[in-house]
Amino acid sequence: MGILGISLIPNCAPSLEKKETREKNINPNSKEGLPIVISTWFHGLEANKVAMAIIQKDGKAIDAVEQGVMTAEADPENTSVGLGGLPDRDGNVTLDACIMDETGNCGSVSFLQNIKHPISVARKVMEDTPHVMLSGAGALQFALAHGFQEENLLTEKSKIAWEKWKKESKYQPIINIENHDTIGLLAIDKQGNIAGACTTSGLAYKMHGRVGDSPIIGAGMFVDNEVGGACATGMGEAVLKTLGSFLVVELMRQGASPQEACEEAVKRITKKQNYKDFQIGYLAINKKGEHGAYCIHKGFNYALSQGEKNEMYDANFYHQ
Ligand code: SD4
Repeated sequence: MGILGISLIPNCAPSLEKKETREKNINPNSKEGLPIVISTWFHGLEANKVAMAIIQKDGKAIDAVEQGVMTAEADPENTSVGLGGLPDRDGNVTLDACIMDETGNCGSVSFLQNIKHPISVARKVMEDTPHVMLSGAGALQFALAHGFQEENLLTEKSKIAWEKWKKESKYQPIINIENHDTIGLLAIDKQGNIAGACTTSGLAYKMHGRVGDSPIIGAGMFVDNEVGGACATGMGEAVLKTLGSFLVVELMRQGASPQEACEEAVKRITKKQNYKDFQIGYLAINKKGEHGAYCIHKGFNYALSQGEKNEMYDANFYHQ
């Protein structure tokens, strides 16, 4: 079996042949180095900057990931996250987010409305409740009880876009390959601890009540302090069907590099689903500070911060 069809035998030592395959496939940008912060899409640059500044001051990865993605949630120009997110088909901005720390604790909110920073509500769920997920009206009730303020997240720009869409009301939940930008962010701090966060307003013009992959631990994001972490962006249904981020981390646990693991997770999707009309992108890091990135179609990019650098890179892609 080739390396990308990794067998599920724990601790199996990689053969020489496998090693050569790995070196060929390795992401040319991949290098080791801690601390590390990586995140999806162009808005990742700003998020990484905030996250890395916290880490450089000896802050914890969990604080870095939360505050990093909050920059995208607060940005009204970003039409896929928080304030300014494109609404569902009925005009409601509904939000999904999750967060996970180095101990395996995690929290999540889904189908949450009118709260600018769902990632912070998810963290509160993690820290102040015996649960992992709160959804809809219950998540809002919990947020308000914890001091979050309700506000309208539908900006004029998003409202105009929705009204234009409504004229045809073509309900085809197909992501425009170049136009989606959920933020998933992974970080390892100076103590070597990992954390991850993912936050989105999900697919534009989705059905009311639709929940994507982003708030599902193991789908939109997963970290394990023994191994590394992964996050996803793109058509959430495809990621949900394969529990992609968990898959990436488990492949790394068995010896795959972050790049190989991302490639295999994309191939699990392309093997079974008609991937022509949707995009999926994965990011992964391991505990050495190596990273991987892979997507179905050209166009997925990510921000990587290691040492002094914080730069954008294009991910390798499956569909040539
Ligand atoms: C979702 N995965 O709700 C999200 C959308 C996304 O960039 O990633 N957009 O399906």
